[in-house]
Formats: sequence, structure tokens, C-alpha cells
Amino acid sequence: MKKTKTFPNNFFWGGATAANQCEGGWKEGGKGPSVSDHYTAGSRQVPRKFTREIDPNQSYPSHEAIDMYHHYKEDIVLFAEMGFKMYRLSIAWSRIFPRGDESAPNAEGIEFYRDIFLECKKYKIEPLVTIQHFDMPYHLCEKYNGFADRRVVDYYLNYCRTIFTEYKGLVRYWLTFNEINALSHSFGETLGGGILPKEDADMGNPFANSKTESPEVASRRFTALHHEFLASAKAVKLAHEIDENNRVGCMIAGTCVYPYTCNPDDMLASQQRMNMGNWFCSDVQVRGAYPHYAKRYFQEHNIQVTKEPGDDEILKAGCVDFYSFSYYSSACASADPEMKKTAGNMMGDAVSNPYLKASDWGWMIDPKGLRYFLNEVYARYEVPIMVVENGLGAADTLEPDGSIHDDYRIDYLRWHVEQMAEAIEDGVDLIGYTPWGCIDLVSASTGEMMKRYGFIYVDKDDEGNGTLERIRKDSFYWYQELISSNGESV
Ligand code: BGP
Repeated sequence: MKKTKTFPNNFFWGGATAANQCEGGWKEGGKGPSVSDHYTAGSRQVPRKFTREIDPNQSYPSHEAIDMYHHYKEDIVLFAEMGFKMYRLSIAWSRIFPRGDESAPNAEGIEFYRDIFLECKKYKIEPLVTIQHFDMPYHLCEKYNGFADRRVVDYYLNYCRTIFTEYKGLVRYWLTFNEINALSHSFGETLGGGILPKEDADMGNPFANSKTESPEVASRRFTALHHEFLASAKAVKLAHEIDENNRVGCMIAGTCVYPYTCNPDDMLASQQRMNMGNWFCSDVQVRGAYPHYAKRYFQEHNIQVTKEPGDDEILKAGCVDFYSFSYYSSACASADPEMKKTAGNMMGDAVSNPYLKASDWGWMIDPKGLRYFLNEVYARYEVPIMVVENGLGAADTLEPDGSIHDDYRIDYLRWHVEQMAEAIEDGVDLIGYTPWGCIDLVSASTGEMMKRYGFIYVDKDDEGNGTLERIRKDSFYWYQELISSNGESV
């Protein structure tokens, strides 16, 4: 067991959730439907489906979830009991603007989040707010096709202005878009970008359709992403204007991609994947300009990004203050077409790593990849970094005596914390860690409740049975001790 005194005293230990996966109350308090409300529940075998008509019998994922809408006070008490210094949550855009394009916000939605932030303040927990986490107001998708339409940038800005103003003094840390690079792979086209599929469609393999889509569809996707870049840059500028204490970050789905062999072709394949998969969005958001390699990628894929004069200046004027990312897994790239047939889980034709084990959901577990990735990010950008998602999705067993022995989760987290400590020793400016789903919630990729990440168990199953009681797992006490020793007890 490694002892470390590495973590700085003001390190932000905490946890992360997203409104669409935990709040429920999808029609309460004046909330409008969001794009995530149109996704059905799925499973490991059955993909989630986007449907234009919402099934009234559906309870998951976002309709009821863990009903944090009514339980947030007791949940924040539990976060405080673990010693959280930071709580990452998202604001459901459609609670603030139910349709997205109206001029006046929904007062009840504003008060709901104000109360959450006041609760956090009571326990000295710093909120880290994701402004959009897979839940654009559905009206913006239906009427404008989401971020494919440039007007949505203004609606996003209007929403930002409202929350920056209302929560001035209560919230200092913001993330503009959750996993913005999901849209560069097409996974995020609907959930992140709000672009509607022509008909009801499976969520399917997150990265599969980037291979088969036409140049027109890819161009629309990258133009929507360009609009998100503009929205993000303008939001950064606005946040600084409204409160000079505001700090705004990008949020990237971080996946290390190793070359499968030392064959130079594999090396180049991994570099290309790292470039377009990981770095493309943060190069724009941190450095304020499109990177050099994008030009060739666009040319080779016949992608036309629709830009307007002045956009380059907007991007330059809205560079983020810090870099944040989710980290679960790594992958390998191979230039060999035969190897690609053994495709891994998360990245389309990525190849599995024979040195690593996978989770029950097939995600490769690679703690050292986190140290590697942290070093790569810091070398590239030299800005403060937060790991804002990390964790093990696993099915837990509630024992007859009410305990949950999730030693597998403790191991997973411990290995990652050890590697974060190594990265800090390497010189990386890591300032926070908010593991994903600190309280059990609904899975984004499968829509299941049984894929649990939490330190806190929620009594609810995939059939909708359960009391919603919150129960401390063994990992709750492990994390509590870790925080109180500032990482030394790992
Ligand atoms: C990220 C999302 C989260 C979260 C997490 C775990 O991609 O930002 O919303 O859900 O992945 O994934 P899953 O819920 O599919 O296990």
C-alpha cells in the first residue's frame, strides 16, 4: 500500500453527478422536456433508443432516476459526511429555460438550484457546475436541430447569462459542455449536440457511425461542434465579465490511445486518434484556435465547417481557465485491418490491450494510463487540471444486514488515486478529483440503474422497484478516510 503526502492542502476531493441521470422530476417545477427525456432505458444487450414520442410508462433514465429532485438535502448531508470539498453537478437547462428560446427564465428552476448551492455552502462544499450535460431543451432540438443552428449559440448564452448572474457568489467553477469531444465522434450528435436523427434510432455503438456517415452529415456535426466552441468561448468571456472570480473549464472524455505495437504505422494510428479524439476540442478551447492537423482531417473526409468572419477572434478571446476530463479507460490503435476486427468497447475500431483487464461492462481498467494522460495534458497546456469523472460501474449486492461490500470499487479508485499522486509528483498541477456517480445513478450509455458507481447505494432496481433509500457502501468509509487524511490513507 503506497503512502503519499502529495496532495496539496486545498485539493478538491469530491464527487460528480448529472441532472439527467439523477434528478428525476422531469415534469416538475416548470421543467420542460430535454433531449435526454426522449431516450429509453436499455441494458448491456439492448441499446437505448431515441424516440420522438415519450413513452408515458417510462421511468428511466431521466424521468424518475434516483429522485434527487426531492432528496438533494439528504444527499448533500451524505456528501458532507464523506468530507467533500467539491460537488460537481449539472444544471438542467430546461429547468431554467423550459423551451430554450424564451426570454424570461423559469423562477422555480432558478430557486431549485439556488437552494442546492446554499446547501453546499452550508457544508463548505464548492459546487462545480456543468452548464450542459446531455440535456438540451427538446424544443431547441425540434425547432432548430440543436447546435447545428447557429442561433442556438445565443440561446445558450442567454442561459449562461442568467445562471452566472443568479448564482454569482455561490458558484465559481463552471464547465461549459460535458465531454464536448463526444460530438467529434458522433456519439454526442443527439445527446450533446441536440441534432435529431431522422427517425427513432438506437444509441448503438457510440463511435460506430463516424465511419459510415456521409460528408454532409459529418459537416453538419463539425459545424455544430464549431457552434459549441463559439458558445463555450463566449461563455468564458461572459463568466469573467460577470464575476472576476469565475473559473471556467473545458470537459473532455479522456481516453489514452496507445499504439498496439511499435510498428510506426501503429504509432501514427494512435497519434491520429489522440489528435482527433482527445486533443482537437481542447486545443480549440484551451489555446483558442483550430489545431494544424484538423485541416488535413477535414480535407480527407470532405468536411466543410461553416464559419463566419470574426469566429477566430471569438475563439481566441474565450480560452478556458482550466482543463477537466473524465477518465475510465484506455484503448489501442492498430493500422492492421485484421486487428481492428477485435475492436474494443468504447472507441469503435480500437483494439483491446492484452495487458489490461476489463470491467464487467467491458471497459479496460488502466490506472497508469491516468498518470500518462495527466502528464500529456499538462505538457500540452500547462493549466490547472481536474479529473471530474472516474470510477467503476459494477453491480453491487445489498447484503441482508444492509451492508454493501464493494472492495472491487475501492481497489479501482485506490489504484487511480495512487496514479494521480504519481502525476502530482511528476509536476502536474492537478487540483481536484470528483469521481463519477458518487451516489448511484442511471447509466448514460445503457440507461441501467444496476450499473452502479456510487459510494452511496440507492435502493432502486431496473424494474423501478425500491424505496430510494440511501445506504452507505464500504467505499463510503474508505473515501471518507481518504479525504480526511488528504490522500495519505490510500
Ligand atoms: C460519461 C458521462 C457520464 C457518465 C459516465 C459513465 O461519458 O459524462 O454522464 O454516465 O460516462 O458512463 P455510463 O453511465 O455509461 O457508465
